[in-house]
Amino acid sequence: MVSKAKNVDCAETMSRERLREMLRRMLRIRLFEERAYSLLMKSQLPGFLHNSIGQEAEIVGACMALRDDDYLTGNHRSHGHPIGKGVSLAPLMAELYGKQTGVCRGKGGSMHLAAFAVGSLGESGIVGSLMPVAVGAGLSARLRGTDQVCLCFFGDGAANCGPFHESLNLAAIWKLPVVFLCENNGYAIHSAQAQMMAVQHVAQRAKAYDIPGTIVDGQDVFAVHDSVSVAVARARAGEGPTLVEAKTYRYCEHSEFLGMGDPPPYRSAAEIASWRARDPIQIASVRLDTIGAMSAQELEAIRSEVEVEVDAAVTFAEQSPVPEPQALFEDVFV
Ligand SMILES: Cc1ncc(C[n+]2csc(CCOP(=O)(O)OP(=O)(O)O)c2C)c(N)n1
Ligand SMILES: [Mg+2]
Repeated sequence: MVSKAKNVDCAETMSRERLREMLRRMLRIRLFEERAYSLLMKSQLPGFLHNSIGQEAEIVGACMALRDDDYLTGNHRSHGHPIGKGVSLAPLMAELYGKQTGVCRGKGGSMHLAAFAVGSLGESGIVGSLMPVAVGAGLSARLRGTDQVCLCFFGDGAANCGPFHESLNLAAIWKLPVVFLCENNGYAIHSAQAQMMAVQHVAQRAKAYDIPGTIVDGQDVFAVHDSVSVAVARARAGEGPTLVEAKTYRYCEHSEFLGMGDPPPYRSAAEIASWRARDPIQIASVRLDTIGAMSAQELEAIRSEVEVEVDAAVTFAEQSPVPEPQALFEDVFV
């Protein structure tokens, strides 16, 4: 059944320390990606980037519903996912630079990075391709007799690919501990979701697999946390997967080299402005200020600390060595 997430409210029940950690991780994603973008534009970073600025709440709210030993899988827009799970910025930035000290020793880069230290099993440029990996992680937990859960991030575009259906089907019939989190940012490159699907909501597709489908405001970190927590508890208890759809928005273009004018032809300035008016960091900080959990000054202090972290990450990455040629032959299957 498709249902709106219940209005249980972790903002009222969570420790102040944890609530501030949510803000900190959202700011880490934003400032990390803003810096990466600026470095790319100055040709100091190789390759290109798919940034998730605007989507920080659904990422952090979902990741922080996990235990440290749980897993996640990403897609092509996945710097934020390991940050949401708690990875340090320095090895992540070094990975974007292709340096030996990166989370994949410089061989993954922006679009193929994994961060095993925090249970991030990987990302890929092939849309939908990590969804079966998430199912495999769930099966592995089952076979090893652990109660670990795998959180599977994917986009609205991926929900139209074969692996989506195969993954939900297998996870459902085997009741595997997987939470499928659709980051519905409304577009697959320039194609609007409404033009690409007969259903209005991705979560409606849960019905086909007889699993719960939930829709949540992806700009509200607390709502996402609450919704995903219910799904994680269900998965951990052996009751099987859930499809959670977070309605969100990317401020940036699909990838940072796909600038198409301002506004681009496929979305209006009014639409972009309406989503920017519901900025996830702003929504969370106003809420915490209102309930007395964090003042505007405390938020600014956290922002300054994160800026220092990002500076240090860039220095670390720039000063790190590139991989030795021999490393090409390591960590590969032949
Ligand atoms: C199998 C496959 N088909 C098409 C593409 C081209 N492609 C790259 S990203 C993308 C859109 C993905 O949209 P979505 O899943 O909504 O994720 P978002 O970029 O919005 O985060 C497409 C079609 C690809 N990389 N792989
Ligand atoms: Mg999308």
